[in-house]
Amino acid sequence: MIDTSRNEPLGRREQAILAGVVLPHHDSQADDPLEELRGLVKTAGLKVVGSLLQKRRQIDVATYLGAGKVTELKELAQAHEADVVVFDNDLDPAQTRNLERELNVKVIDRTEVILDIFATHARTHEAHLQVELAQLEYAMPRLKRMWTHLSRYKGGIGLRGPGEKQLEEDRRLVGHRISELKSKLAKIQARKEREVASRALVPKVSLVGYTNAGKSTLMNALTDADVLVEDKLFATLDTRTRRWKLKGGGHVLLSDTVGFIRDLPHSLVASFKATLEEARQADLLLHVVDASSPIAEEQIRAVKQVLAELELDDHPTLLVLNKADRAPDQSYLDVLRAHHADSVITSAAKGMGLDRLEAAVRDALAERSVEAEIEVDLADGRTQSYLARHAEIRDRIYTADRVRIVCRLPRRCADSLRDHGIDVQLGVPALRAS
Ligand SMILES: Nc1nc2c(ncn2[C@@H]2O[C@H](COP(=O)(O)OP(=O)(O)OP(=O)(O)O)[C@@H](O)[C@H]2O)c(=O)[nH]1
Ligand SMILES: [Mg+2]
Repeated sequence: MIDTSRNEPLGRREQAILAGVVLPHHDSQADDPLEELRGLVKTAGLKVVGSLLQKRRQIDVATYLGAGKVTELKELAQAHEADVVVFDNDLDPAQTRNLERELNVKVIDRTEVILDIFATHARTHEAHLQVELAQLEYAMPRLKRMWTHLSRYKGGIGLRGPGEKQLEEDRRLVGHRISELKSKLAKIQARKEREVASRALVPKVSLVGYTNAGKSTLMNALTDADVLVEDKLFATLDTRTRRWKLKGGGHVLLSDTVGFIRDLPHSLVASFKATLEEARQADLLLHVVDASSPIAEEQIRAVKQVLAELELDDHPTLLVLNKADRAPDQSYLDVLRAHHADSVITSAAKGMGLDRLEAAVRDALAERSVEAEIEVDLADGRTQSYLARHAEIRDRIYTADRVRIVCRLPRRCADSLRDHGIDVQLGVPALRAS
C-alpha cells in the first residue's frame, strides 16, 4: 500500500534546488521557465533554496546539463545545504545516476514530484490504486537506482509512495503487482461505466482543465458541493458529481475532475482513466482556464493534448475563461476570447458570469439532443429498451403491430439508431404542442 499518511514532512523541510535546461524549441511565454516547477515542489512540501537554468542547443546525453553547469550546481547545492536537486526536464535512469554521483545529493525529476503530490493527495481507494500503478510503472526501469537510494538516504521525496518494503521486492513481484492493479482498475472502470451510463437521462457536464484553474471553485459556486478548494496543484484527485439546478428549470449532473498539467506523465494519464470516466461519458465538457495566467494559451494547449490522449478531444467543449477578476486587464481577456469562439468569461470566486455560463451550457446541451419520432415493430424489444434507457419519452402511439415513440434523445443515439436501420424522424413539434 502507499504511505499517504504524511502530508507535511517531519522535522526540517527538505531543501531543494531547481534545475532546468531550456532548449531552442522551447516556446514558453512564461517569464520564469521554472515557475511551475517551483509551485509543484512547494506543493510537495519542499523548500526551494535556489535554482539554476541553462540554455543549450542540445542536452548533454550523460548529465543533461553541460559539465561546467554541473559543477556550478554542485557548488550551489553545497552552499545552500540542499537535500535534493529537482530537474524540470525528464531524466532517464542513467542521467539521474550520473548526476547523483557528480552532485552527491538526491536527484529527482518533475515526474517524480508530480507522482509524489498525487501520492500525498490521494484520498479514495481508487485514487490510491491509480497512483500506486503510476508509481510502479515509473519505478520499474529505475528499481536499481531506488535500491541505491534506500541504502544511501532514508525516506524523503521520491521515496514516498510504494513503501520501502515494496521496493525491496524484485522486478518480477513489481510486475505482478502492476498487473494486479491494472485488473483491479479495469473492474472499477467497468463498474463506473455502468454507473455513469445508468444516469443516461440527465445531461452530464464535466469540468476539466489545468490544475489550479478553479474547477472545484466553480463546482462549489454552481452546486452546493463543498469540495476542497486550495491554492495548491492537484488539490482534487477524484471525481465528485453533484446536481446542478438550472435557474430556467431542469438540472444537469456536474462532475469535478483531476487537473491536468503539461507533459503529464503518461502512466498517470493512463491510470486515471477510471477517474475520468465521467468526462468520457459527459455530454459537454467545461474546459476551465485560469485566464489571469500569462501562460493561459499554453495551458489550454496542454489540456487539449491530454484530452487527445484520452480520446476526448472531439467531445463538445465550452471554454470557461475563469479568474477574470484577476486578469491583468480587459484587453487580455478580449484577446483570449477572440482566439476561442466558444468561450465564456467567469470568476468562480466572485460569482461573476455564472448566469452567462448557465445559458451557454443550456444552449450547448440543447444542440446535443433532438426531438424525434421513432417507429419500431412492437416485437423489437431491443430498440424499445434502448429508448427507455436513453430517451426522455413523451408519448407512445400504437398501431396494430408497431409503436411510434415520441421522445427527446441525445443526437448521437438518434444517429446510432439510424445506423442500425431504425426509422428515426427528427423534429416533430406539432405533436409536442398537443
Ligand atoms: N481570483 C480568483 N481566484 C480563483 C477563482 N477561482 C478559483 N480561484 C482560486 O484558485 C485556486 C485554485 O482553485 P481550485 O478550485 O482548487 O482549482 P482546481 O482547478 O480545482 O485545482 P486542482 O483540483 O488542483 O486541479 C484557489 O486558491 C481558488 O480560491 C477566481 O475566479 N478568481
Ligand atoms: Mg480541484
